[in-house]
Amino acid sequence: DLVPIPQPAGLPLVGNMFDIDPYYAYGWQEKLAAVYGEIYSLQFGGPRRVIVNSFELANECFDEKRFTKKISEGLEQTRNGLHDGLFTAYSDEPNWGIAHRILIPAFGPLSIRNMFDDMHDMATQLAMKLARAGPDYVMDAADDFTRLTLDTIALCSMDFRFNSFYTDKLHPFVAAMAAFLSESSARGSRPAMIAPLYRAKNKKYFEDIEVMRGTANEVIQHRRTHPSDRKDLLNSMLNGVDSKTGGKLDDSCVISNLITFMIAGHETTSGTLTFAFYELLNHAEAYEKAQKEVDDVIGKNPVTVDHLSKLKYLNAILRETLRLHGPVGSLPLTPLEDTVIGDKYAIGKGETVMVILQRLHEDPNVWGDDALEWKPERMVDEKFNALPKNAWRPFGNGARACIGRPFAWQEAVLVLAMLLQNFNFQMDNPSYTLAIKQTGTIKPKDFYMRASLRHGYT
Ligand code: MNH
Repeated sequence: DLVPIPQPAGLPLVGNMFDIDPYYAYGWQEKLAAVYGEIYSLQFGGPRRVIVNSFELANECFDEKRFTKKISEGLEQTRNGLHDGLFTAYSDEPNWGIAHRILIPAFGPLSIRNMFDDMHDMATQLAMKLARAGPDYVMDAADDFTRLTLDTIALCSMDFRFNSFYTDKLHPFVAAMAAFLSESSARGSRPAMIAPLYRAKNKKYFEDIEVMRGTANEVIQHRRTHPSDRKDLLNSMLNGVDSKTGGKLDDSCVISNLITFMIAGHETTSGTLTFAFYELLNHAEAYEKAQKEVDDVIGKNPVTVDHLSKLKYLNAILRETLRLHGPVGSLPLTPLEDTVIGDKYAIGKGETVMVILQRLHEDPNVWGDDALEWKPERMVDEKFNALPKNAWRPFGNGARACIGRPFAWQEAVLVLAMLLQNFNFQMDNPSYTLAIKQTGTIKPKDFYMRASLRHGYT
């Protein structure tokens, strides 16, 4: 028998606008889940959106025969800047298929392996900074990791050096990107009738888009006038020919994808690294175990690409960190036909369904009563490989899953290894309690650490 999907009462015209904080999805998603449980819906003066919280229901929504990625209201807004780039394209938009096929090999294991030296160069810049600054330096973890991951993705993808560790003021592109992201998602839940009232915000929003697209265009034109035979993402996109259609990517699409990589490629990985350190510094045993693994596998030698897959416990640490603190909050989906999930909730073709990853990843039916505890032991290879399909989805699902996963993984393990090898870390404020800062993705807010060298830098 069908059961209606519950929805908070809301107000006429603006619907549930006052039930949520458009700049803090992390918070309202947690609160409303506590009230409504596995499923509920919201409305902002338009069609309703269905919010899914449990493994059982999410598992059905991840079936690609029944559901596909939805360009949600928030992503529709993100398209103002990212157009038909990989992340925001409709699945049936020609440039999604062309870019996907051209870029799959460019993000493949061999290509990512070839990026190791550039990643190592950047990780060394962070290590050198910490070594020079010494234990009195109060490291704003999210800030330094963001400098690191931004510089890494820019160097690896388009041979561009932001040199973030050598400047106090970050490149205007960086601020534009952060503001663009958070405003796009806020615009997505703003009722259409009041949107024009936000004049100053709207003006700044389109200026930020200009900054991003202008900077990316300069990089492309620079590559044209200074050709190189680097096997990077930019060259793949400028020169690649689609095996299926024979098509190429036009400049506008290359711009969209370059910005997509900058956005998708740095906030996520820096958030993951910051949360990993937050958890390590709150779990002394895990910290010691991780450091010992690094010492056993690498010793005082330089970290090489072949070390990374041998760091089993570090891999488990990252998996468990992404379970509890995955930087991407939700996956937007839609049924291909009218359907029923959980044998009782009807969802119409084309309706937006948001699977909340935070809730999926703490479902006690999968993770047990200690679901909220951070325990890397549950993510060692044997246990990780035995998890139910779809229980752990921090990188998304199916054809529209993260194309940058091997890139992010190689970078995160390398950085974790190099830092644990060379430094002892401490929290600056041992009584720190976790608070979340949300831009597009989530990060620990005001989390500071100190680093002291363990031995001479290697
Ligand atoms: Mn990534 C899609 C998470 C790192 C580039 N990424 C996704 C999705 C998730 C995700 C979730 C699916 C979103 C959706 O369904 O709407 N990404 C991550 C996480 C990390 C990450 C948790 C790091 C940790 N991503 C990266 C990196 C890059 C990247 C690094 C690029 C270098 N991600 C993408 C792109 C897509 C994507 C591009 C869109 C793929 C597609 O739809 O074809």
